Amino acid sequence: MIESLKAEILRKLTYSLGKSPAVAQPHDWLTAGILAARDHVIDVWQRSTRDSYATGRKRVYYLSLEFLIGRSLADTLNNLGIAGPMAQAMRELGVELPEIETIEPDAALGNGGLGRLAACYLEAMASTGVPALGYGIRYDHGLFKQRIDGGKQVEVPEDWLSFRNPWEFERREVSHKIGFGGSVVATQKPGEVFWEPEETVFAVAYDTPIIGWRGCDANTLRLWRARAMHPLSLDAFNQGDLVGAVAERNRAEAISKVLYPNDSTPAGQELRLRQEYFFTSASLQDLVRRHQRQFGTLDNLPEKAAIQLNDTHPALAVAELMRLLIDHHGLPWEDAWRITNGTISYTNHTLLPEALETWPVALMERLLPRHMQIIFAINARFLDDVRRSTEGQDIDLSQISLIDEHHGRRVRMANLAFVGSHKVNGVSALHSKLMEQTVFAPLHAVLPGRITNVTNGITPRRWLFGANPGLTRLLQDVCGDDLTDDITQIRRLARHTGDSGLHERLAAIRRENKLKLAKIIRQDTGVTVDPTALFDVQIKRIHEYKRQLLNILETIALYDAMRSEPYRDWAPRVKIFAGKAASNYATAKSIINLINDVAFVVNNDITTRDRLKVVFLPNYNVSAAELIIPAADVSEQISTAGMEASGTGNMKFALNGAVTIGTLDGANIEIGERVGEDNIVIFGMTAEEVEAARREPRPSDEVIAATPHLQGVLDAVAGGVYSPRERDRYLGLVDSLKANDWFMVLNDFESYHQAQRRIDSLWADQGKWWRMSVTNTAHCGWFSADRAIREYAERIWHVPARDAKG
Ligand code: 26Q
Repeated sequence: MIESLKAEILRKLTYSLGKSPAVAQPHDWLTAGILAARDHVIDVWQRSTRDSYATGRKRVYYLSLEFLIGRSLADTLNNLGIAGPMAQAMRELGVELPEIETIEPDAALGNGGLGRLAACYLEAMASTGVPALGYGIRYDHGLFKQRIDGGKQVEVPEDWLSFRNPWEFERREVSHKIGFGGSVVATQKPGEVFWEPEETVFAVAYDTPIIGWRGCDANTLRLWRARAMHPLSLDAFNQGDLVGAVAERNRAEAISKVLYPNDSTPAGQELRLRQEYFFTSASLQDLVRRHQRQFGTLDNLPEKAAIQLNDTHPALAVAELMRLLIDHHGLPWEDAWRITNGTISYTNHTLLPEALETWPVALMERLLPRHMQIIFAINARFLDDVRRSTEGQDIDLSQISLIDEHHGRRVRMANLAFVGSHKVNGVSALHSKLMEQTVFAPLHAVLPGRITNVTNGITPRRWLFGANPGLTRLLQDVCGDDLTDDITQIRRLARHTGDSGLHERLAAIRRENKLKLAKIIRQDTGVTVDPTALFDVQIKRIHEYKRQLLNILETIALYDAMRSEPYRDWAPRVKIFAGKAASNYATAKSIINLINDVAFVVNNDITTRDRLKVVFLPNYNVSAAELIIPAADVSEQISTAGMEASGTGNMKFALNGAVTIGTLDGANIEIGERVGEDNIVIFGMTAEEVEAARREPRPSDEVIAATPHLQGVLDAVAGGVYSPRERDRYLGLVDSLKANDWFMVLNDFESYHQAQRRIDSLWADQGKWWRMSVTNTAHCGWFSADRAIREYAERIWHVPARDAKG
């Protein structure tokens, strides 16, 4: 094995890269290693694809504008089961595999949770034998890189393709025409119309194989790149108009140029709508064509294809599939609707009203005139049906309409996706319940049974076996080698909860992970941290509802307390933050600035030197998460209750044995149910209490007066203690908290502070601490993406999935 791997690597180096070992740079070795690994994947991939064709099995199409993959080499080698031999082969060639693995750029084609979920699910579908294609956009530039300059976020363009992407295959022959604008014209046949777009761009396919666990199956991630029909206008060029000569090309290629770095409030820009339609149309044309070729009819599409919409970003799929079926394949409306509804389902990831996508009718009419007609027609039939079936009842049709008439006529993408789908799912039990009770209550009333829940999951291959090999070896030792094939076996660990020998081994593994992280912290921030201190971690996108502000304000209170009672035996802590703010989200950026300013003051104070450190790690991404999570003692999951749909970081931490401090929100609740209330630290208002407090807000003076320490903390921040060179830097931030505590930062402060003191005393008893840690790991196997995928497969897609170990 090792000899043949060596030969394969050398062949790639020589014949694919044209380099000899003597002059090869680390990056050449990386590429050669990837190409060698890729060959192994391709054998599986072609077999999987052939099989799924030959058997005519139902396939899943996962439509997502985001796939936050991260690096692929280590994950691929692990899944193929050749990580050890490959490392040995490289070593014998004079190359350290772990070192070159870290120079692989992250594929950061996503913002956060939603994009990472898509990546986990692709891998889990390959691991559970569900034939699937992920469809998305091949952005030239993924999520921006974050630098911290003078405490502030600076965005730097990301350029993951600059050394090419050795994982992908360009498929020039797989390309579809995507139209925009123009008009809808009548054809010869009465009643029949056709869309004549004014502008057409090509969508060209780029395929990446996604290998499953043990290399049993591989699925495809197919990403679309936009190309112009006419890359150069020679007329314009000959007249000296150099800009005009490439104008069409630039306009077309802008579509796949860059990922929108927004993860809540929709951008609302025309380019974003063009991105949404571009990849939705390309994907649907692609799958409809494949189906037609394979089966010769589209009647059985729902039996052979399941289309999952990752949020509303591909919601135009409802109108596009109707258009293809009716205008291109001549189906009657009723048949087209049965097929569309039977094939499509939709996952919702947010309840925040301002985060729900809507598009102005006028824009949609200009860009996609035929789709707008179809949406109006779907709406008219839907409202008619409801009117008829609810006669006599008092139903407010304006609420369920696909068109919002209150804000200048807009298309409600969530309503379009809901009505066009046979199933609509939330991503945690609480979230799905709130969907029924709040945003989707009117639709739920007329379409009961459509909403269902599939609590999110994470792939244990990347987030446990890959990220935490030390813990994995121990777990295999205790739970048996079949753990890696069947993560539910992890619960065998629970028999050893009180085993002090086990605790010691766990503590040693954690310490190693913390040392590795400490080294990076020092490299990236210059701060030295003590690996025996409690590592308290909050890593995620920066958002008011995620409440990094609550965390940093409480950190200030702790800092104050340490200084006023220097002789107490404070447990040393390292407060670790990381995360990006959307470039146009001023408050989030201000919170990053505050964390860095507080870090500067705290880390330079010799009186708290051995007890408290505050760290903001720049450029949080998937690879950073893989390093940080295994080193965490405490996992901060402190969103305002009712606002975090699920969270998936929470699952990764708990599986790796961190103790959660969190609110009763999203999947935290389900983690608590599994690990038991003694093994999670819950604080704060419930979702219902938040709702009530918003209806009748308490005056903030009253809240502050009733909360020890809070006044002092707010005064210090507002008065410039942490920003001495710009004293009013945080005046606005503090004032707006006081004016309207929408996210319950002030209201939950005391409860959070008390919860942190509970953490202190739990940490003081290390025996107890490790019992909690073991219990978390033992009971979080359920949060595996394999479990989630099996639920989708059984209840939504109606496709068979392989059992664990099957
Ligand atoms: C929409 C329109 C225009 C531009 C951008 C967007 C946009 C992009 C990304 C809106 C939202 C997102 C991402 C949302 C997201 O990541 N939601 C998270 O999804 C996770 C997976 O289900 C959950 O665990 C998190 O709770 C949820 O916040």
